[in-house]
Amino acid sequence: MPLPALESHWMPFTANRQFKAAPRLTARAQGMHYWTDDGRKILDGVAGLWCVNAGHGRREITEAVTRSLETMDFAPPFQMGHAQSFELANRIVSIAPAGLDHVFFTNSGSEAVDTALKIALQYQRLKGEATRTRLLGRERGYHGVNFGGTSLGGMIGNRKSFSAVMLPGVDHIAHTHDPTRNAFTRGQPEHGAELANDLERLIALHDASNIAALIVEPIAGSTGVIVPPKGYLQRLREICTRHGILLIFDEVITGFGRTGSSFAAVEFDVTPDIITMAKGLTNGAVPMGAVLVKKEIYDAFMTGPANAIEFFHGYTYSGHPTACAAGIAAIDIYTREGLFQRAKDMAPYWQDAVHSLKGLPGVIDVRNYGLVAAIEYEPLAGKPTARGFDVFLRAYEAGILVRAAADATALSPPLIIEKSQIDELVGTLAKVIRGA
Ligand code: PXG
Repeated sequence: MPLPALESHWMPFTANRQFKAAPRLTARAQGMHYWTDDGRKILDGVAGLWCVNAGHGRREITEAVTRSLETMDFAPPFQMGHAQSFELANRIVSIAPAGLDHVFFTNSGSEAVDTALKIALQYQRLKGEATRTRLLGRERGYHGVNFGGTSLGGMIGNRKSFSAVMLPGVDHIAHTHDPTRNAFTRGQPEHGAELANDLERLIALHDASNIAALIVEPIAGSTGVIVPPKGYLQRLREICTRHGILLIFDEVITGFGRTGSSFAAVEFDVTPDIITMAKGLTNGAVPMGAVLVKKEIYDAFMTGPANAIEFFHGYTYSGHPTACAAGIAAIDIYTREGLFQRAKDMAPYWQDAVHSLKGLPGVIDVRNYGLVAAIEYEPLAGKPTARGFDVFLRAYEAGILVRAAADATALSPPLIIEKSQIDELVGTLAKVIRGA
């Protein structure tokens, strides 16, 4: 297709003028690769955008989606149902941590987060704890871009223009990124479990009777892969339980195998009350998100007259048949091919590969877990984020797709990556870093 005019599309999270002056267009994808509009082959080091966990162009997903579209293009989701959404909910529960067994469908991670926050607030009310209206997040968190998620997130760029309308009653615990003690840690850092005690500080400030929920990413993704210190998530769980605060894990990035288990909750053996997910749920093929809750939460809603709507919330496209078909097919692939275990088996090789970048010019930290990693650079004087973006641009020219997270490069390849492709990805990145 000839290149269309680029002006009309206002692109998301993009430097529009820079992009339109020098566009980067993908045209095709298969397996571990993209092809650009001018025919260059690019090794995908970020699973599209943390979502194509089973690799690109999976025929089973294409066929399931096609079949679904041909059979029933749309189904009304309110006061009506279709078999595929129930089937997908069952599949999600089958790979979920024990005790989390009811699924509410959304169309994105952002919607999953805002849905989860609403569930938490109404749950506390239903339990007779209506004063629990405060919501807690964590600095450097990312929970999507809707008003709830923006408020609970802790990234300055996403918040500063909207400061006046951030949700009231929100507070943030400290982040766990501590390069002075943990730089170049392989896997979970040794230091920082005590940072979970910052939750106690906010409880002492606001009183637990006013706090509904805490939302955190088990591994923070967008802010450059912040792996939880050993014991940290366990301590958050323990404090939340002791104070009646719901713990929400935002697993939009960590779900579906990224850590080497189905969910980070399983991997770290810490069970939250609610999990949000999206991305890998459909292998990125069709937009979809979901909120997974424990039985006690669902049961708390299932009171009152049986003919009354229990939760005044939902989207026209909640449980859209096309998305459900993609989700079922994706989970089938993950389980049939053992891709979560594959990620775990490949993780030591991945870890050695990314840590080989230690010592290259400007590299001040390498972090990893499962099949995710970040390489952080000393920022250029007076130009924060410029170096990370420059690496991204030159990496793309050199044939690999990576993701810039401020002055870090984030890597999260499809879980089907081969050792030779890890070598290619990391080897090319090393050349790019050396040439900086
Ligand atoms: N929560 C988390 C933890 C995410 O990573 C969302 C919620 C929102 O999902 P949607 O589907 O509404 O985008 C995300 C999304 C990056 C990057 O650069 C990551 C995301 C989005 C955009 C950029 O790492 N993750």
